[in-house]
Amino acid sequence: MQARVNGTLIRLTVNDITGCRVDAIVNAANSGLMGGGGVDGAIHRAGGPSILAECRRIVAKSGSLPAGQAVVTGGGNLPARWVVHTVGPVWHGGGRGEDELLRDAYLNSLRLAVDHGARSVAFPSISTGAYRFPLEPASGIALAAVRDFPALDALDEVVFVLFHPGDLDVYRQTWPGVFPGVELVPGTGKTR
Ligand code: AR6
Repeated sequence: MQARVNGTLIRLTVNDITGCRVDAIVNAANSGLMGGGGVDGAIHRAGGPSILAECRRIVAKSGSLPAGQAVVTGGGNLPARWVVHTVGPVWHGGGRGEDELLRDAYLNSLRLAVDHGARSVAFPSISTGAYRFPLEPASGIALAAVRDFPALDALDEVVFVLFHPGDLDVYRQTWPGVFPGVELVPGTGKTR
């Protein structure tokens, strides 16, 4: 499914993000940046050891990455040129600033991608796996962050790469509340 928001194509798709042919894919990492399970593990496996080596250098220099922040490495063997590593919040019930931290993770990732010259960015559903953020509010925060990103016109395409068809259904249900009057239509866009 996809929709055009001003000049930017926003797409919702079910796929493995490691195969995504965009300029930058976003990794739902942890603060240590040493890899892990879920999408993080998949990105390091597919991208090869150069990504971990760069992550190690970043942590050695700047320390661990707080939730809501983002850093960039190269894409190693991935089709994407860059990986933006961000850390979503662990869900503790919603009273520990989780919503704001998740929004920051999306906005800081977009900012960093644009600063590197990316014109297309793909996101997984940050924090909704091991970190247990409920998918329905998380999908609204993800879509609203893209809607509100001040430099959205610098991007040709933003892709939400969901891993399960049911997750795509939740994003589709959330869509009209975030983009009223903007219809999602079937479409494959230019990336897989
Ligand atoms: N492509 C796209 N989405 C994927 C892929 C993939 N290849 N694999 C999993 N997902 P999670 P989190 C989906 O747990 O909740 C890691 O161990 C998955 O189905 O990867 O932010 C890190 O190192 C879910 O919908 O990330 C951290 O320790 C979504 O990606 C911790 O997990 C996010 O699930 C971060 O937890």
